[in-house]
Amino acid sequence: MTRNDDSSPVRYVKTGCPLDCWDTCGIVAQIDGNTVTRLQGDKDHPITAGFLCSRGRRLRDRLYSQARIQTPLKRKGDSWQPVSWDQALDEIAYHVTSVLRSDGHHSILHAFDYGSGTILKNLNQRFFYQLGGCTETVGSLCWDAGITAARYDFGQAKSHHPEDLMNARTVVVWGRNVSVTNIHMIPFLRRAAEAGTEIVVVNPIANDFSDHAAEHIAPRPGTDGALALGVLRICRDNGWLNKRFVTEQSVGWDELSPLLDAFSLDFVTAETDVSEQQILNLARRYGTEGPVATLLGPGMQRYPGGGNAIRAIDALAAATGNVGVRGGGVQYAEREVADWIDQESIQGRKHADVREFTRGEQADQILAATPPIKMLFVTRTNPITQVPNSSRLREAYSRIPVKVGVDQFLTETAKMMDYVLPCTHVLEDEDFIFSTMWHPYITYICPAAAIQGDAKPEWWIFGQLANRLGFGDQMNQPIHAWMERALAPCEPYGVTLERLMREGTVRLPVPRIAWENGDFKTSSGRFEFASDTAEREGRSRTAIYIPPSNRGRIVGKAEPTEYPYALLTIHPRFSENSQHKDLPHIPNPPTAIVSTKIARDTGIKDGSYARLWNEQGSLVVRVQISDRGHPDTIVMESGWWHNGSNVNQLTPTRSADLGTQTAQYDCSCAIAPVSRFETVQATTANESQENL
Ligand SMILES: Nc1nc2c(c(=O)[nH]1)N[C@H]1C(S)=C(S)[C@@H](COP(=O)(O)OP(=O)(O)OC[C@H]3O[C@@H](n4cnc5c(=O)[nH]c(N)nc54)[C@H](O)[C@@H]3O)O[C@H]1N2
Ligand SMILES: Nc1nc2c(c(=O)[nH]1)N[C@H]1C(S)=C(S)[C@@H](COP(=O)(O)OP(=O)(O)OC[C@H]3O[C@@H](n4cnc5c(=O)[nH]c(N)nc54)[C@H](O)[C@@H]3O)O[C@H]1N2
Ligand code: SF4
Ligand SMILES: [Mo]
Repeated sequence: MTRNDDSSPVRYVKTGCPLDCWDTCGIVAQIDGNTVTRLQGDKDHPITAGFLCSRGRRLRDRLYSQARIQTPLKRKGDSWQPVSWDQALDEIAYHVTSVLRSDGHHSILHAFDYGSGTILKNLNQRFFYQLGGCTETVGSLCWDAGITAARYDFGQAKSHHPEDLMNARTVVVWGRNVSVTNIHMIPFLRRAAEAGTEIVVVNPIANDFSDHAAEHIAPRPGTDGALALGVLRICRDNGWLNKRFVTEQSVGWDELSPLLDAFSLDFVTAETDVSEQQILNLARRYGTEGPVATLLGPGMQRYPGGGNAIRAIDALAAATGNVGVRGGGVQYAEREVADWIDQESIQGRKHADVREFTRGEQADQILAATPPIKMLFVTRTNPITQVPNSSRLREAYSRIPVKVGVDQFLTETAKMMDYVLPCTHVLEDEDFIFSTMWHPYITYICPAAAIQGDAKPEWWIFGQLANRLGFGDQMNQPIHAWMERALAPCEPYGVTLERLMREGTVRLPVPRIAWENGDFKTSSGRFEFASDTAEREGRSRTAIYIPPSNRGRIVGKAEPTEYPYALLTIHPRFSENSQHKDLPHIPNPPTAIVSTKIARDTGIKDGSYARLWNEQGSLVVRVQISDRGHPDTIVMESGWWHNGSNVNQLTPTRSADLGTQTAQYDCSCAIAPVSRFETVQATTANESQENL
């Protein structure tokens, strides 16, 4: 715990940002008297080095927000009645017991996600496992196709230490929106660029970062797999493969190689809309101008062929000798961090009987369930806003007789509940954060603020419920004991709770260069261009190309469709998914960025209103014309528009090809001008939502 002199009126507490983000920043909270007056970046954090993004700084606004739930709430008709914790917990325990008796534990659904990435939150799951099991949400709205791709190819998704970018000759930022979603990568990229590294961006949408890159390649959304396989074919045909890697450190090249023949330059240019010159340039960079570091983002895997696109890029980097070397690597995520933390000891799932519903398809699964879902618990997620085909989920949740939400705010999901239990905010909690998607550091969460209202830590809430249900002994331990259990695997390497509390941020024993010793975690122990594991799991042995469903305008491939445009609903710059809808200037109606070509085709004008629709739903939007994207693509931010204007009313629940991943970026739509009357209606509906 790093505090300065407690007797001075101003003191500083080091803590961390728990938002589901690549960066997991170190925070220094300034406290005047009893009030947190300011949040700043922790200069001592080796990666995030003293800078917080606006989402992190706004954690303070959320802490003291008027809209925070202060006491447990119970639904009474259309309104809420504040109730005591005893009443809320007694009644909820009563409902749990009744459902267990009448329908069994599978009739209780626990829907959770990673809205806060600290270790003690795993005690939520423990509660349901100790109950004997439940139905729980699994799979991912986020990154699982790519994680699975990396597992097939390397055995695990691993990244290099960020400082290793200095050793790259080229960095390809492939589908990661670094200047918006992974802001602390920018200083590393800038330093590398100043030292002569070339930065290439592969992204259908131009952004402030791609403006400064040496080259921006803008494929049609969902076609990266064809691009990577085409580039790999050129490398092969020009003799630019790394023979030593292919023969000594990999298996399966002979299976993949013949498949590349289908990816001629003509085919790839037509399929991806990338020029021949750019395709050849990319091949030259991977094949002859290494080391190339490839930074992948999960955006490109939210497609029907998304996992295979990642496999194709893995294969390209590996075959050209850009894996296991300084300045190289295909860096999708850092999963080794999770290996060093014993989450199982906290969750204790082992003997529980769990029925699994996927996060993306839970609506249909709830509606068809036998035994039926009779009770719902929602923790750390706002699925009514974030899950594809959100209207369907609203319908499914509305059929569940008893619903309990744990949150700090009355989100769209919380508003559907029968009981809402207010949990503490990270600045009030003690915990540690290990959810980095990228770098190998964990950070101690030190309480900085007095708890607002009658909010309680989630471990307390579920511990109290367990007491009422007769297994309190399984849930109630001192929190340091839980934290020590979780850190046990890295204790022999000097990473102890005592050290974490003293230093604030500690590095886990993760190597700087992934796979430098060639010790791949696959079943063959080598990089796998063809994977037995993939075959066993019913997937293609090698990377293949699966096109996106939006093919309307590829001449000669399909008739023009009713929904000719691709709708990309990417992560918002100023909000963490749906969490920062307290921002003062959220455009209403929502903004859709549309190309000149689409505007010309449809007759819509810059600044005017338009209707955006597909077979699933419809939104009124304000049009912003910009040619920074692929010409047949409409871009909107996801997350912060609700009620009638939530983008996920339009996104499909279809799955990506690998793992359990939603393909919500594979969304087709049409757009047309609308009357002023329709616009006023939509805007009013939007304004009537409660402002958080
Ligand atoms: N500001 C902010 N930062 C965040 C979040 C947030 O909500 N707001 N959320 C956090 C979370 S949960 C996550 S998972 C990460 C996500 O981090 P990112 O992956 O960086 O962001 P996304 O918005 O998911 O991905 C969209 C990026 O992929 C590009 N893209 C879309 N389709 C394709 C394609 O077919 N090919 C290629 N090459 N690129 C494509 C988009 O143009 C966009 O730049 O960000 C984290 N950081
Ligand atoms: N169209 C579209 N949809 C998307 C995406 C996209 O790019 N486009 N991205 C997807 C991705 S990558 C992700 S990760 C998901 C994110 O989906 P969610 O995780 O559901 O999104 P958040 O908006 O971050 O919601 C987190 C909720 O947890 C609450 N919360 C915060 N801290 C705590 C806590 O300590 N305890 C509890 N109980 N609650 C807490 C917050 O108030 C908030 O309501 O969305 C997915 N949905
Ligand atoms: S949201 Fe991400 S970048 Fe922003 S403060 Fe939190 S961890 Fe840092
Ligand atoms: Mo995510």
